[in-house]
Amino acid sequence: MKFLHTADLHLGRLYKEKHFKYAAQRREELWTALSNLIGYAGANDVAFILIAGDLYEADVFSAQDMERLLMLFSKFKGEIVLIGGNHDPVDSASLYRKFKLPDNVHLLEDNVFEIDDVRIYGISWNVAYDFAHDLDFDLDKNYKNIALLHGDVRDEHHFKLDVAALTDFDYVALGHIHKPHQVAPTMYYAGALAPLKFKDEGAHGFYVVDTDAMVPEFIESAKRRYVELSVDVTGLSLDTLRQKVETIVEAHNEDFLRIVFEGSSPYTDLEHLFDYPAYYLEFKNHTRPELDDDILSDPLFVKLHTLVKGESFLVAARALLETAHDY
Ligand SMILES: [Mn+2]
Repeated sequence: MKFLHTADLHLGRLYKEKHFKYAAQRREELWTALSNLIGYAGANDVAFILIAGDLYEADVFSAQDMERLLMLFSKFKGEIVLIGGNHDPVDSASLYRKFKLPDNVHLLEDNVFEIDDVRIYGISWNVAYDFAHDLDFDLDKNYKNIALLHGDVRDEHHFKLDVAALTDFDYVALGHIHKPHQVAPTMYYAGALAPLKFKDEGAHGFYVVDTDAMVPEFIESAKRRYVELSVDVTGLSLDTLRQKVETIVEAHNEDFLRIVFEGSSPYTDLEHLFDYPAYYLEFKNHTRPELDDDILSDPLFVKLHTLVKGESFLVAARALLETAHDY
Protein backbone atom coordinates (compact mmCIF):
# COMPACT_ATOMS: atom_id res chain seq x y z
CA MET A 1 0.00 0.00 0.00
CA LYS A 2 1.27 3.46 -0.91
CA PHE A 3 0.72 6.77 0.81
CA LEU A 4 1.66 10.36 0.07
CA HIS A 5 3.09 12.75 2.66
CA THR A 6 2.76 16.50 2.21
CA ALA A 7 2.61 19.59 4.45
CA ASP A 8 2.71 23.38 4.63
CA LEU A 9 0.64 24.27 1.59
CA HIS A 10 -0.41 27.59 3.15
CA LEU A 11 -3.40 27.97 0.83
CA GLY A 12 -4.73 31.51 0.68
CA ARG A 13 -1.35 33.04 1.44
CA LEU A 14 -1.14 36.67 0.39
CA TYR A 15 1.88 37.85 -1.55
CA LYS A 16 2.73 41.31 -0.37
CA GLU A 17 6.12 41.73 -2.02
CA LYS A 18 6.41 45.11 -3.71
CA HIS A 19 6.23 45.16 -7.50
CA PHE A 20 5.17 41.51 -7.70
CA LYS A 21 2.89 41.59 -10.71
CA TYR A 22 1.69 38.00 -10.43
CA ALA A 23 0.65 37.92 -6.77
CA ALA A 24 -2.96 36.87 -7.47
CA GLN A 25 -1.85 34.29 -10.02
CA ARG A 26 0.73 32.88 -7.61
CA ARG A 27 -1.89 32.60 -4.90
CA GLU A 28 -3.93 30.51 -7.33
CA GLU A 29 -0.90 28.37 -8.17
CA LEU A 30 -0.87 27.06 -4.59
CA TRP A 31 -4.31 25.59 -5.28
CA THR A 32 -3.05 24.15 -8.55
CA ALA A 33 -0.21 22.48 -6.63
CA LEU A 34 -2.75 20.72 -4.39
CA SER A 35 -4.94 19.82 -7.33
CA ASN A 36 -1.92 18.34 -9.13
CA LEU A 37 -0.96 16.39 -6.02
CA ILE A 38 -4.43 14.85 -5.81
CA GLY A 39 -4.22 14.05 -9.52
CA TYR A 40 -0.86 12.36 -8.96
CA ALA A 41 -2.23 10.34 -6.04
CA GLY A 42 -5.20 9.20 -8.11
CA ALA A 43 -3.04 8.16 -11.04
CA ASN A 44 -0.41 6.37 -8.94
CA ASP A 45 -2.39 4.01 -6.73
CA VAL A 46 -1.95 6.08 -3.57
CA ALA A 47 -4.22 4.69 -0.84
CA PHE A 48 -4.06 7.66 1.49
CA ILE A 49 -2.69 11.20 1.66
CA LEU A 50 -1.21 12.59 4.87
CA ILE A 51 -1.28 16.38 5.30
CA ALA A 52 0.92 17.40 8.22
CA GLY A 53 -0.52 20.82 9.04
CA ASP A 54 -0.50 24.40 7.74
CA LEU A 55 -2.76 23.37 4.88
CA TYR A 56 -4.22 26.87 4.83
CA GLU A 57 -3.81 30.35 6.29
CA ALA A 58 -6.65 30.61 8.80
CA ASP A 59 -6.42 34.44 8.88
CA VAL A 60 -7.41 34.83 5.24
CA PHE A 61 -9.11 31.52 4.40
CA SER A 62 -12.81 32.08 3.67
CA ALA A 63 -15.82 29.77 3.89
CA GLN A 64 -15.82 29.65 0.08
CA ASP A 65 -12.16 28.58 0.18
CA MET A 66 -13.10 25.77 2.58
CA GLU A 67 -15.90 24.64 0.26
CA ARG A 68 -13.45 24.60 -2.61
CA LEU A 69 -10.95 22.62 -0.56
CA LEU A 70 -13.45 19.98 0.50
CA MET A 71 -14.72 19.64 -3.05
CA LEU A 72 -11.17 19.02 -4.23
CA PHE A 73 -10.67 16.43 -1.46
CA SER A 74 -13.87 14.61 -2.34
CA LYS A 75 -12.55 13.97 -5.86
CA PHE A 76 -9.85 11.69 -4.44
CA LYS A 77 -10.81 8.00 -4.34
CA GLY A 78 -8.57 7.22 -1.37
CA GLU A 79 -8.44 8.59 2.17
CA ILE A 80 -7.14 11.98 3.26
CA VAL A 81 -5.80 12.20 6.80
CA LEU A 82 -4.85 15.61 8.13
CA ILE A 83 -3.98 17.68 11.16
CA GLY A 84 -3.96 21.42 11.88
CA GLY A 85 -0.71 23.33 12.23
CA ASN A 86 0.03 26.69 13.79
CA HIS A 87 -1.39 28.48 10.73
CA ASP A 88 -4.60 26.46 10.72
CA PRO A 89 -5.08 25.44 14.36
CA VAL A 90 -8.10 23.28 15.14
CA ASP A 91 -9.65 25.46 17.81
CA SER A 92 -13.27 26.55 18.31
CA ALA A 93 -13.03 29.08 15.45
CA SER A 94 -11.70 26.53 12.96
CA LEU A 95 -13.57 26.31 9.66
CA TYR A 96 -13.39 22.53 9.99
CA ARG A 97 -16.03 22.91 12.73
CA LYS A 98 -18.44 24.66 10.38
CA PHE A 99 -18.43 22.15 7.54
CA LYS A 100 -19.33 18.52 7.17
CA LEU A 101 -16.16 16.84 5.97
CA PRO A 102 -16.41 14.43 3.02
CA ASP A 103 -16.41 10.75 4.03
CA ASN A 104 -12.83 10.28 2.88
CA VAL A 105 -11.44 13.19 4.91
CA HIS A 106 -10.25 12.47 8.44
CA LEU A 107 -9.18 15.31 10.70
CA LEU A 108 -7.11 13.99 13.59
CA GLU A 109 -7.19 16.21 16.65
CA ASP A 110 -5.67 13.70 19.04
CA ASN A 111 -6.76 10.31 17.82
CA VAL A 112 -6.02 7.39 15.56
CA PHE A 113 -7.14 6.52 12.04
CA GLU A 114 -6.89 2.92 10.91
CA ILE A 115 -6.63 1.67 7.34
CA ASP A 116 -5.88 -2.04 6.80
CA ASP A 117 -2.74 -2.84 8.82
CA VAL A 118 -1.77 0.81 9.24
CA ARG A 119 -2.54 3.07 12.19
CA ILE A 120 -2.04 6.82 11.94
CA TYR A 121 -1.68 8.78 15.18
CA GLY A 122 -2.32 12.47 14.64
CA ILE A 123 -2.32 15.51 16.87
CA SER A 124 -3.65 18.81 15.62
CA TRP A 125 -2.08 21.96 16.85
CA ASN A 126 -4.13 24.08 19.19
CA VAL A 127 -3.02 26.54 21.82
CA ALA A 128 -3.86 24.17 24.69
CA TYR A 129 -1.70 21.30 23.50
CA ASP A 130 1.59 20.67 25.23
CA PHE A 131 3.79 18.67 22.89
CA ALA A 132 6.52 18.40 25.49
CA HIS A 133 4.36 16.22 27.71
CA ASP A 134 1.72 14.65 25.53
CA LEU A 135 3.75 12.60 23.06
CA ASP A 136 2.94 9.42 24.90
CA PHE A 137 1.73 6.65 22.62
CA ASP A 138 0.88 3.04 23.35
CA LEU A 139 1.68 1.30 20.07
CA ASP A 140 0.56 -2.13 18.90
CA LYS A 141 3.46 -3.65 16.99
CA ASN A 142 1.08 -5.84 14.95
CA TYR A 143 0.31 -2.68 13.00
CA LYS A 144 2.42 -0.33 10.93
CA ASN A 145 2.37 2.79 13.06
CA ILE A 146 2.59 6.27 11.60
CA ALA A 147 2.69 9.57 13.49
CA LEU A 148 1.34 12.73 11.87
CA LEU A 149 2.59 15.86 13.62
CA HIS A 150 3.25 19.55 13.09
CA GLY A 151 6.09 21.06 15.07
CA ASP A 152 9.77 21.77 15.38
CA VAL A 153 12.35 19.16 16.32
CA ARG A 154 14.99 21.84 16.93
CA ASP A 155 13.34 24.86 18.49
CA GLU A 156 12.55 24.57 22.21
CA HIS A 157 10.10 27.44 22.00
CA HIS A 158 8.12 26.44 18.94
CA PHE A 159 6.04 23.27 19.44
CA LYS A 160 9.10 21.26 20.35
CA LEU A 161 8.84 17.66 19.16
CA ASP A 162 10.90 15.17 21.08
CA VAL A 163 12.59 12.90 18.52
CA ALA A 164 13.34 10.25 21.17
CA ALA A 165 9.64 9.92 22.02
CA LEU A 166 8.82 9.02 18.42
CA THR A 167 11.41 6.36 17.55
CA ASP A 168 8.94 3.45 17.90
CA PHE A 169 6.92 4.65 14.93
CA ASP A 170 7.52 3.06 11.53
CA TYR A 171 7.16 6.48 9.92
CA VAL A 172 6.79 9.97 11.36
CA ALA A 173 5.23 12.42 8.89
CA LEU A 174 6.12 15.93 9.94
CA GLY A 175 5.12 19.42 8.94
CA HIS A 176 6.26 22.94 9.87
CA ILE A 177 9.82 23.19 8.55
CA HIS A 178 9.59 24.10 4.88
CA LYS A 179 12.66 22.25 3.65
CA PRO A 180 12.01 18.59 2.79
CA HIS A 181 14.45 16.43 4.74
CA GLN A 182 14.99 13.44 6.99
CA VAL A 183 15.48 14.21 10.68
CA ALA A 184 15.92 10.68 12.06
CA PRO A 185 15.87 7.14 10.57
CA THR A 186 12.05 7.11 10.28
CA MET A 187 11.22 10.84 10.57
CA TYR A 188 10.70 13.19 7.68
CA TYR A 189 9.62 16.73 7.00
CA ALA A 190 7.78 16.79 3.68
CA GLY A 191 8.60 20.49 3.37
CA ALA A 192 6.31 23.07 1.84
CA LEU A 193 4.52 21.65 -1.22
CA ALA A 194 5.36 24.89 -3.02
CA PRO A 195 8.13 27.21 -1.79
CA LEU A 196 6.82 30.40 -0.20
CA LYS A 197 9.83 32.63 0.48
CA PHE A 198 13.54 33.00 -0.20
CA LYS A 199 14.33 30.85 2.84
CA ASP A 200 12.58 27.98 0.97
CA GLU A 201 15.30 27.56 -1.64
CA GLY A 202 15.90 24.25 -3.45
CA ALA A 203 13.51 21.55 -4.67
CA HIS A 204 9.96 21.24 -3.31
CA GLY A 205 7.39 18.51 -3.71
CA PHE A 206 6.11 15.58 -1.63
CA TYR A 207 7.05 12.10 -0.46
CA VAL A 208 5.52 8.86 -1.67
CA VAL A 209 6.00 5.93 0.71
CA ASP A 210 5.30 2.20 0.44
CA THR A 211 4.03 0.91 3.79
CA ASP A 212 6.11 -2.28 3.49
CA ALA A 213 9.48 -0.55 3.16
CA MET A 214 8.57 2.81 4.75
CA VAL A 215 11.29 4.47 2.67
CA PRO A 216 10.05 7.70 1.10
CA GLU A 217 10.68 8.69 -2.48
CA PHE A 218 10.79 12.44 -3.03
CA ILE A 219 8.72 13.66 -5.99
CA GLU A 220 9.63 17.19 -7.04
CA SER A 221 6.48 18.97 -8.13
CA ALA A 222 7.03 22.69 -7.56
CA LYS A 223 6.60 24.79 -10.66
CA ARG A 224 8.95 27.52 -9.46
CA ARG A 225 11.89 27.82 -7.14
CA TYR A 226 13.22 30.64 -5.00
CA VAL A 227 16.74 31.37 -6.16
CA GLU A 228 19.21 33.77 -4.56
CA LEU A 229 22.50 34.32 -6.39
CA SER A 230 25.46 36.51 -5.50
CA VAL A 231 27.46 38.44 -8.05
CA ASP A 232 30.85 39.89 -7.11
CA VAL A 233 30.97 43.17 -8.98
CA THR A 234 34.54 44.11 -8.02
CA GLY A 235 36.37 45.39 -11.08
CA LEU A 236 33.48 44.74 -13.48
CA SER A 237 32.44 47.34 -16.03
CA LEU A 238 28.77 48.17 -16.07
CA ASP A 239 28.46 46.50 -19.45
CA THR A 240 30.01 43.23 -18.25
CA LEU A 241 27.79 43.33 -15.18
CA ARG A 242 24.72 43.92 -17.33
CA GLN A 243 25.59 40.83 -19.39
CA LYS A 244 26.06 38.73 -16.24
CA VAL A 245 22.72 39.84 -14.85
CA GLU A 246 21.03 39.15 -18.17
CA THR A 247 22.38 35.58 -18.28
CA ILE A 248 21.13 34.88 -14.75
CA VAL A 249 17.69 36.35 -15.43
CA GLU A 250 17.32 34.30 -18.60
CA ALA A 251 18.15 31.09 -16.72
CA HIS A 252 15.56 31.82 -13.99
CA ASN A 253 12.80 33.75 -15.67
CA GLU A 254 10.11 31.47 -14.21
CA ASP A 255 11.55 31.57 -10.68
CA PHE A 256 11.56 33.96 -7.78
CA LEU A 257 14.98 35.48 -8.30
CA ARG A 258 17.10 37.61 -6.00
CA ILE A 259 20.47 38.88 -7.17
CA VAL A 260 22.82 40.11 -4.48
CA PHE A 261 25.66 42.40 -5.53
CA GLU A 262 28.80 41.94 -3.49
CA GLY A 263 32.38 43.22 -3.50
CA SER A 264 33.23 46.86 -4.09
CA SER A 265 31.83 49.18 -6.69
CA PRO A 266 32.03 52.84 -7.66
CA TYR A 267 28.24 52.77 -8.19
CA THR A 268 26.13 53.25 -5.09
CA ASP A 269 22.82 52.60 -6.85
CA LEU A 270 23.47 49.23 -8.52
CA GLU A 271 20.13 47.85 -7.36
CA HIS A 272 18.33 50.46 -9.45
CA LEU A 273 20.38 50.18 -12.63
CA PHE A 274 18.87 47.01 -14.02
CA ASP A 275 15.34 46.17 -14.98
CA TYR A 276 14.20 43.09 -16.88
CA PRO A 277 10.81 41.61 -17.64
CA ALA A 278 11.27 38.65 -15.29
CA TYR A 279 8.62 36.71 -13.36
CA TYR A 280 9.95 38.01 -10.06
CA LEU A 281 13.24 39.83 -9.73
CA GLU A 282 14.75 41.80 -6.89
CA PHE A 283 18.22 43.15 -6.28
CA LYS A 284 20.12 43.61 -3.06
CA ASN A 285 23.12 45.84 -3.01
CA HIS A 286 25.68 44.64 -0.46
CA THR A 287 28.62 46.30 -2.15
CA ARG A 288 31.06 48.54 -0.36
CA PRO A 289 32.41 51.75 -1.81
CA GLU A 290 35.80 51.49 -3.48
CA LEU A 291 38.14 52.98 -0.95
CA ASP A 292 41.66 51.61 -0.98
CA ASP A 293 44.39 52.00 1.64
CA ASP A 294 46.17 54.73 -0.33
CA ILE A 295 43.12 56.94 -0.23
CA LEU A 296 42.30 56.15 3.38
CA SER A 297 45.83 57.12 4.55
CA ASP A 298 45.44 60.59 3.04
CA PRO A 299 45.41 63.16 5.94
CA LEU A 300 41.99 64.40 4.83
CA PHE A 301 40.45 60.92 5.34
CA VAL A 302 42.39 60.31 8.54
CA LYS A 303 40.91 63.53 9.90
CA LEU A 304 37.46 62.52 8.66
CA HIS A 305 37.80 59.19 10.49
CA THR A 306 38.34 61.00 13.81
CA LEU A 307 34.96 62.66 13.26
CA VAL A 308 32.85 59.89 11.73
CA LYS A 309 32.95 56.21 12.74
CA GLY A 310 31.92 52.86 11.30
CA GLU A 311 29.71 52.50 8.25
CA SER A 312 28.99 56.24 8.31
CA PHE A 313 32.68 56.88 7.75
CA LEU A 314 32.66 54.80 4.55
CA VAL A 315 29.58 56.61 3.30
CA ALA A 316 31.06 60.02 4.12
CA ALA A 317 34.43 59.07 2.60
CA ARG A 318 32.72 57.86 -0.55
CA ALA A 319 30.74 61.10 -0.84
CA LEU A 320 33.87 63.15 -0.23
CA LEU A 321 35.73 61.17 -2.88
CA GLU A 322 32.95 61.71 -5.42
CA THR A 323 32.90 65.44 -4.72
CA ALA A 324 36.69 65.58 -5.08
CA HIS A 325 36.42 63.95 -8.51
CA ASP A 326 34.20 66.77 -9.67
CA TYR A 327 36.92 69.36 -9.12
MN1 LIG B 1 3.87 25.72 10.82
